[in-house]
Amino acid sequence: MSRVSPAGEGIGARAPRKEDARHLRGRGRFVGDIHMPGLREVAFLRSPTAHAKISSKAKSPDHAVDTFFSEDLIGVSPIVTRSSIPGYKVSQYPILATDRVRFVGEPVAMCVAKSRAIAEDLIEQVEIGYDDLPVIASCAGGRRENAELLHPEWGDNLFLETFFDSGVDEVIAKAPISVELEMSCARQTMHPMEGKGVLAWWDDRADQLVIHTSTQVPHMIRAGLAECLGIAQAQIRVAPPDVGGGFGYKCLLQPEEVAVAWLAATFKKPFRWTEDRREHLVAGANARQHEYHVKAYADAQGRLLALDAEVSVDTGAYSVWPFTACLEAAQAGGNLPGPYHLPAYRCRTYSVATNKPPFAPYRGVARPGVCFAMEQVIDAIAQKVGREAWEVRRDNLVPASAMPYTNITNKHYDSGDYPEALVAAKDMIGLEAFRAGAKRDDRGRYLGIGFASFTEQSAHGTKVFASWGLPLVPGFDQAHVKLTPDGALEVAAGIHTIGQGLETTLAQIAHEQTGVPLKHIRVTLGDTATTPFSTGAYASRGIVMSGGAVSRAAEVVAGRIRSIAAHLLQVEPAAVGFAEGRIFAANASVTYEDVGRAWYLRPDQLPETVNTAGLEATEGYKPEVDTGVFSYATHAVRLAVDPETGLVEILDYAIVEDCGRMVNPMIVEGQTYGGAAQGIGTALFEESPYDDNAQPLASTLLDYILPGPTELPTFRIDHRETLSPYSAHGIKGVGEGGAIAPPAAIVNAINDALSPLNATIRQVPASPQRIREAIRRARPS
Ligand code: MCN
Ligand code: SMO
Repeated sequence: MSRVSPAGEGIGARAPRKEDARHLRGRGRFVGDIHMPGLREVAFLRSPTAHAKISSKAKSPDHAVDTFFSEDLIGVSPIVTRSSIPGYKVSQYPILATDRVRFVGEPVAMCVAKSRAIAEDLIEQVEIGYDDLPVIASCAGGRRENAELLHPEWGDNLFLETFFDSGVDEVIAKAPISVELEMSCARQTMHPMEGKGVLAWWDDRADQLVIHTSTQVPHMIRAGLAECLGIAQAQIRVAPPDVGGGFGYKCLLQPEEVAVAWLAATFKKPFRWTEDRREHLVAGANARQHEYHVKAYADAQGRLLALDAEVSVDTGAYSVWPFTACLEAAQAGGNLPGPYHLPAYRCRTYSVATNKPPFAPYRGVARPGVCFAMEQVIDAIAQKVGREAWEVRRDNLVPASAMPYTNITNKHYDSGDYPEALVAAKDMIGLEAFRAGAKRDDRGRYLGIGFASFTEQSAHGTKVFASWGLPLVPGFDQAHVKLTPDGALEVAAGIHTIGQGLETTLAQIAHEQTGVPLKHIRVTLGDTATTPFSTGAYASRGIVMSGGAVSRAAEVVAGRIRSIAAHLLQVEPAAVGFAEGRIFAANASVTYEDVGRAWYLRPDQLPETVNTAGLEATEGYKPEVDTGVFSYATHAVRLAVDPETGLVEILDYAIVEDCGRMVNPMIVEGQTYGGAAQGIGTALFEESPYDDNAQPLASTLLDYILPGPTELPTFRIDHRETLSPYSAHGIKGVGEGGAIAPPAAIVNAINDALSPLNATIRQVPASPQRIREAIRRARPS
């Protein structure tokens, strides 16, 4: 495929983001911005206890008609997420609790009123009686013999247990060295700037339920709502407005979403619920809480021979729709070997049901956890064999000469030079000079450098999702492209824009194919009534999948533009080219408007050879392989640890990343910085602790610390551009990568810094308390 605009506005250009024009002027339109006559606001009464039988429910007699219990939601089914993985146990996630509650924050009743404040006052008047049950507050508690059962019909508290063994016993018996590590990551909440929100109304004219919901997956939400409400999909229109971040949280069908949709479908009036920050902190879906027990075996140089691992994930009370409660643990098992050549592998995973909010994918999905675990293993091996950690890492990384490379868990790495990125990151962070310098700074702080390398699978195919037991989540996309009669281009795709820049980058791809100037390209996303089907924006799939579909549809339209322009210019179509916003053949040119006018207004004057399908096309796309395309990166961090206070200061942060062909390098950088900022939150600050009764202890942003500008370093980034052999234009995804490495790189750097004290930390967040505790533990008493 020839490139029509190497610099300009096409693929590879640092084009300013189209969406910023409205966002920077405060003209975005989010769920909370929508005004509608007669709009009623919804508040939820949430369970104050983690596990109980409901003994009584009573409405205030004055407000009975504005108060709803599960018994009132006639015709509504609970959220049931199926999976074809053998042994997976299904949960019934009620829209409003029926006879039991299973986590603090679970919706029990809802009230409607003309304002949220009044609806919250009505909630105060509802009386619910609870008979408390024993509480499962941890993986260990859930797996204990004779533990209380969350879902009594299951017989245990495991959504799923998986086991993989390539045959490790023989290798283990002969391995010269071994290390054994226990590691864990805290439970987290996700904090998109805009919380979840949903507004539903009944369109009498269209005889249709219309939902404006803050979601990453509008077409899937339609399918989920249809199932829960018993309404045909064609009678539901999901039209998401602007979405102020999603990060995985907004991939889920939430009970509140179903409840509000039911209100609108039942009363034929508009209703809205907007999640407040406290609801997000204590009742929204959670992420990240993994526990690892890993034994690793290597030769005397530190080359990996085998891994023997156990992973437990505290997945909360119910399976989320559509990804189930098991995505994290199953993915962790599959991804733990990371970017390395690993000859033998055994792994057991447990997805444990506990009395906490359900578990959702969050930027990186399992990989921040596995990278955190695997990269500590590499450092521990390096320490054992007495070599620099980066050298041991380099010797274990899959080399460029082995690409494409299929690893032990059947991940097919398509292209790239992993060791080169590592060495470049090592040079950027200045390891040699650092090793030659002082181990402490003039304030007595210990200094260290840490590395983390990873791969980021993106654009997973249908077979990958099917292998995770998720038949509802196919891996392909469609897009529609149309030249208007006055020569502009309209692009429509079912994926949604959640902040990641797709309105700009899809336009850049359309420009690349058609030459239509970026300012004349309009991109419409997400509305199920006006866009072709897409499963949505998650798993770093947007730019590969929707981008591929836009590329194809635009290529078809470009061909038709060429043939009409060729007729107008009296040349062969092959002689026609696009440049500077016009269509050229030798020295003559026509405009896109000339072409539009010729087709729409005077088709009778066009020759038979012009394709009668018109100046528009819908095309579908999936990459050539179903196994996804793999981006990769190495993060390197230099930091200081104060042994008195336990405070960490990041002094330098270097990233070498490769996401194939970059559509917009500026956006790739923004994606990487944003992800890395969240990764630093995971590494140093963010934690949703629960007490033994599974009561949440962080219910405000004073208890739950999000990093702000003062906590974040200036990231330095260097790009590589190894094309994928399997995707259109060689593009790979990048949306999650930034968040994957920081916990690993930072903990490795802290442990490097604290090595003179013999102290190690194996938990994130590496809070001041935990660091001081690690130092105390290491000190001989
Ligand atoms: N891009 C590019 N060239 C590439 C790869 C990506 O220019 N080779 C740009 C594109 O503009 C693309 C963006 O980077 O839109 C991210 O690309 P991609 O990896 O395809 O991710 P998706 O479009 O599928 O978006 C979802 C992804 C995920 S899974 C999470 S989680 C996440 C993320 O994007 N959530 C985000 N980035 C986010 N960014 C913002 N601002 N808000 C979120 O909620
Ligand atoms: S967690 Mo991203 O929405 O896959």
